[in-house]
Amino acid sequence: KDRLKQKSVVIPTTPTTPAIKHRLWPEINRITLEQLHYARLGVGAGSWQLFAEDGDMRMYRREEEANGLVVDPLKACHVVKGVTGHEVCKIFFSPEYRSGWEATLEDMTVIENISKDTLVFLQTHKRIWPASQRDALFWSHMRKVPDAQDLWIACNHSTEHADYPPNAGKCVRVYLTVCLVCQTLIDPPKQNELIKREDITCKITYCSVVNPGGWAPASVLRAVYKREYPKFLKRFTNFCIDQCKDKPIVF
Ligand code: 18C
Repeated sequence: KDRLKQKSVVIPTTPTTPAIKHRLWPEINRITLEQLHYARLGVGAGSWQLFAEDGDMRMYRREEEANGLVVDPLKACHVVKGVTGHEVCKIFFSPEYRSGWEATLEDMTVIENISKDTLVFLQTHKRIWPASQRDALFWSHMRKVPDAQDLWIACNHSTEHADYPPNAGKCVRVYLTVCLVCQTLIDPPKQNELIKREDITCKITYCSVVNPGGWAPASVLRAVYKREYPKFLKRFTNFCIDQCKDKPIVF
C-alpha cells in the first residue's frame, strides 16, 4: 500500500517537446523517424542514378510516376565546412531565414505555431509558365537525434488545414515529404571550448519527394528538378556558411 503512495518514477521519453500534445504528433513522430531511417540508408541500396555533381555535392534520383505524374524521389549528399548540423537544420527549419535561400518561394506564412521546433507552413511558389502556380501546406519539425553523435533532422510533410483547402484559388497544391539530416564531424578531435569553425565539417543528406498535384509535362518537370535541386542545395549551404561565420558555434 505504501509503495503505491510513492510518487511514480517518470522515465523521460524523448523528445520532450510540447508538440507531443498536438493532434498531428503521432504522424510527425512517425514520419520524422521513417525519414531519418530512409536518409541513413544512403544510395547503396535501390537504383539511384547520379544526375548532378559539384565539388562534394552528389544528387541522385529515381524515375517514378504516380497516376501519370512525375514523382521522382531525390537523394542528395553534401559536405560543408565551418557549420554544425544543428545550425544547418535550424536555418532550414526557421521561417526567418527562408526567403534568404528558398529561390522558388513567392510567399510564406506560418499558419500554426505548434511549438518552437514544430510549425505548419503555407507557401506559394513561383509559377513556371504555362503551368499553374503551386502552393504547399506542410508541417515542419526539427530535432536532435538521441543516442547518436551530433545528429540532427528537419522534416517537412504535407498536411491539411480546414482554413486552407487545396486547389481553392489560383494555385494547384503540391504534396511533399522532405528531410534534411545533418551530422557534425570534428577534426582534429578537441575539447568543446577549443573548437574553431575550421575544425568542423557538416555531412548533409537531403531527401525529397514532391507530387506536383496536377498534370505537368514529364520532360518539363524533370528539367525543372535537374536545374532547381542543385541550385537549392548550393544556395542553401552557402547561405548557412554566410549566416554562421563570425558567430559563436552552436553545437
Ligand atoms: O526543401 C526545400 N524547401 C523547403 C522549404 O521551402 C520545403 C519546400 C519544398 C517545395 C516543394 C516545391 C514546390 C513547388 C515549386 C514550384 C517550382 C518553382 C520553380 C521556380 C523556378 C523559377 O521542403 C527545397 C526545395 C527545392 C525545390 C526544388 C524544385 C522542386 C520542383 C518541384 C516541382 C513541383 C511542381 C512544379 C510544377 C511546374 C510544372 C512545370
